[in-house]
This record gives sequence, structure tokens and C-alpha cells, in this order.
Amino acid sequence: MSILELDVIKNYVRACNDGWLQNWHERNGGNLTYLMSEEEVALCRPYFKETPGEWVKMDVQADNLKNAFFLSTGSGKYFRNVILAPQDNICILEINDAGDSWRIVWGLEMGGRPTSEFPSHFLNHSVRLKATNGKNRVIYHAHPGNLIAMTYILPLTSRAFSRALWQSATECPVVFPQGVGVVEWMVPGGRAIALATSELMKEFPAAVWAHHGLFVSGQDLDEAFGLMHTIENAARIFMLVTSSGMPIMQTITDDAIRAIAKDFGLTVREDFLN
Ligand code: 2HA
Ligand code: ZN
Repeated sequence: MSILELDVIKNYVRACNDGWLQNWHERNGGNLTYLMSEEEVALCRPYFKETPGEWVKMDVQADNLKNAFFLSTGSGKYFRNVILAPQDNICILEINDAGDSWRIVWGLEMGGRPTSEFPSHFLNHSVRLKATNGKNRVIYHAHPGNLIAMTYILPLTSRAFSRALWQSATECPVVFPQGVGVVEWMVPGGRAIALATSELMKEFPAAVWAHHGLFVSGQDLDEAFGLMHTIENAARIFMLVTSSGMPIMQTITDDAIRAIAKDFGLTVREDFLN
């Protein structure tokens, strides 16, 4: 038996490869973190390193993630390679008692560190855990091309992006009735973008990073991957329509979105509708 045969690892590796196959992860683009359950940690523990890595302090802290364990992609590692050698491209991290440092307990066997966006992931896990009464387990960042293209032609507001996406595919108000947040262009990997994103993730399940990509959350890998997929598919339709050269004859109206919300028993953000 190898740790790579455990469902928790297999499902995570599959999600990484699915993202690669979607063309969302050029080179080392994107990152995925998964908050492990106690049972999953117990199953993986026999495979942990005899000597864990050194504690590394972050410039962010979270009380509700003290002593947590995460699966994380590695900094500079390519999603494309995860399936070939998970043990060299991903890792399991342990968080300390203070909720402000991590150490590697499994993986990255050829060396390396967790994703450069780990502080962003960590703060967003903390925020989404609160927002979902302890249910959120996944934070996923990718570089889906159509959504990035939209950040050059729409105002960088949550209202403009939520409306444009809702109007681009009927599924959208059902899948994310809260809408999406938008973060203006910022330097990736730092505390500032982590804080700005986590402020938005108090309200939204996803945040657009202008000219960069998308951050999504989910209770499991299917939900997070599905949200990324739904948003990018709507963005693809939006870009097909806006680049078709044809005038727009009709769209999904605000009242249609209200009707969807009513029938599906959802609360769509009324302040985003006209
Ligand atoms: O991991 O996507 O935002 C590379 C990135 C940084
Ligand atoms: Zn990125």
C-alpha cells in the first residue's frame, strides 16, 4: 500500500490533472489547497516523513486553522506533472498551535515549498470555513483565459462581473447566486492580495483577480472545480458573444434571474440586479 492509493490523494491528483486538461495551468500557473479531515490525516499519517520540515512562519494567522493539515501544490511545480509524480509536486502541510506557521510532513520529495499563494489560500480557508459553518475544504486558483480576457473590457466591480456572468449562462445564478468578487490588479503571492481576496470571500464564493485569474472555494473538490468550470464556461460565452461582431439582440433579463431564484429557492443579490 502506498499513500498514492488513498482516495484523498487520488481525488486531489485527479483534480490537478483535470485543471491541466482544461488549459487553466500553463507552466506553474495556479494552485490548489485542500483542508484534510481528521480521518484523512489519520490514514495519511503512517506515510509522513520521519523528520518533518522546519516550521515556516507566515505573515497571516487564523485561529480556526490551528493544527490543521492541508494538501497543497508546490511552488514552481507544474500541474501537468502532478499525475506523473505526486510525491514530488504536492505536499501535506501541518499548521502549528498558533495558527501562523506551516511545516511539510509529506511530499515535495525533491525539495520545494508549498505554493507561493499559500498565505492567500490559508486566509481564504479561514474566511470560507466561517462563512460555511465549517464545511468549506477547498481553495483553488487557476488562470482560465476567457475570464482573464473579461478583466480587460469590463469595469472591475463585483456587480459588473456578477451580472455579465449571470447573463451569459442560465446555470450561473443557480450555481453562484451570491455573485463573484473582483480584486483589482495586485502583485501576486503577498499579504496585500491575500487580505483583499479574503475580505471579498466573506461575501462571495469566488474572487476574480484582474488580468491574472480566479480564486474559488468549495466544500469538496467537485464543488470547487465545478465553480471554476461554470464561471469560465460563462466567460467563454461572454467572450464569444462580445467578439462575434454581431449586435446583442436579447439576453437573460433581470426578471428572468429573479424567476430562477424564486423557482430554485435561492437568494440572488438584489443589489446586483436592475
Ligand atoms: O502558482 O498562479 O498566482 C503560480 C500562480 C501565482
Ligand atoms: Zn496565478
